[in-house]
Amino acid sequence: LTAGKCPQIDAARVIADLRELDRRTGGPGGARRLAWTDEWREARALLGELLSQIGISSDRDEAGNVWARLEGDEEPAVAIGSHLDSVPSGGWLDGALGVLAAAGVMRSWVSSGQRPPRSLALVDWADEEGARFGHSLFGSSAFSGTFDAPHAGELCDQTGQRLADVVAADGVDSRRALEAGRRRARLGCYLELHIEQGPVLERRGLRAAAVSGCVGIERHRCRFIGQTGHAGTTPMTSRRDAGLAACAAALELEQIAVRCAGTATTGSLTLRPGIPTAVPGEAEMLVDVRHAEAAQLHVMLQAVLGAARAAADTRRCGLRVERVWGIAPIEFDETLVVLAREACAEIAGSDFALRSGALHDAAEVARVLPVAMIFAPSRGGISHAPEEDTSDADLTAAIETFDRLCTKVLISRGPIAERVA
Ligand code: HGY
Ligand code: MN
Ligand code: MN
Repeated sequence: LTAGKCPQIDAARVIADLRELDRRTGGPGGARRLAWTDEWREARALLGELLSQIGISSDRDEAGNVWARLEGDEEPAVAIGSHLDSVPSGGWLDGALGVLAAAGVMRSWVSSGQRPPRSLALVDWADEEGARFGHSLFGSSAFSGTFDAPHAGELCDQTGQRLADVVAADGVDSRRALEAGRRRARLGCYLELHIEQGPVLERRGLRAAAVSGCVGIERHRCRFIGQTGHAGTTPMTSRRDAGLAACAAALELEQIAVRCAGTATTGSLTLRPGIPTAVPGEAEMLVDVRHAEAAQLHVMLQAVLGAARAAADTRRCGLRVERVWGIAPIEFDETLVVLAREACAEIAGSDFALRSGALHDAAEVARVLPVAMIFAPSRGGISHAPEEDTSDADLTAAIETFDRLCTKVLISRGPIAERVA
């Protein structure tokens, strides 16, 4: 079988499905598909509708990941997908593109009446974003076996609700989430389409690119403890202002990231009591540190923790640090990345691979299966914001490139890739 004889994806249909998803779960304020909420369930209901139109049923594993299979001539299956959940006020494409493109790949095979040379498995990973509990890649880490249930279950959101309790309302027992790993046995590799969420492709004028791997991340909660006092009577020279300690630390993190050629983000800063008439006696900051190299990530983290300690000491505050979550950097499968680059060259007219600074389920899956990804450009490099967008022409090119990658893997002979889990 050659690629030319295989069915081709209807990219316009995939874009129409994305718009329908946006109509149901997005709007001017951005995507509202925060994991474990009604809007997320509604997004998943739409996926269920699309799959049943194709004539494919779906089920959920112990971590709440949704799976759908299309039987082919050979096993193991080629897994394709991404995540339907979004950050609050997120973009319409982050994650959704990969899931609905995966449905498009399945639709093309079913409507052609041809049986795929290998089985296909669609997956919609649960809670990729980790926006609420700070734990990214919930479902894919359970699948890959790195999920730490006792630690993760106790993570709390801003309102003090425990992760274990929240996921239980969706029928997920976090203590049993690792059982999702049983699905690995029938899978040979994993392919994911995603928007870049950064400026590289647009600056280079590329409509699609291959992804060579993902950065590593350390995510920590730093609590500065000072003394709450009256804003009008506590002398400036005798304050123990936890808020200013946190702010000083945040500014220092920026310098560390620049020095180390990584990224450091203070994405959340909460002052308590949080009123204009009191010196903050407590400040909580959530820090996300990223680097492509494990050794450098470690160096950065030590510098960040040192800066937090110094800022606390300067303002006579206490400091408590808690590691929320982390992931080591990872390279994707060489053989599959070559196929991804070929697909880019054939469909999008360019051959380029880049390392992702954004995190993806693929980064977890790559620990147990050969993985490759395709990126579509992001307008202005903006993502995790309602302004996130990609032109229809670029979406079409990237969707067709992903489809070509899937075809290449489906028609490849022998083991799917060099590295076998
Ligand atoms: O955090 C991330 O990089 C991602 O978009 N989930
Ligand atoms: Mn994403
Ligand atoms: Mn995201």
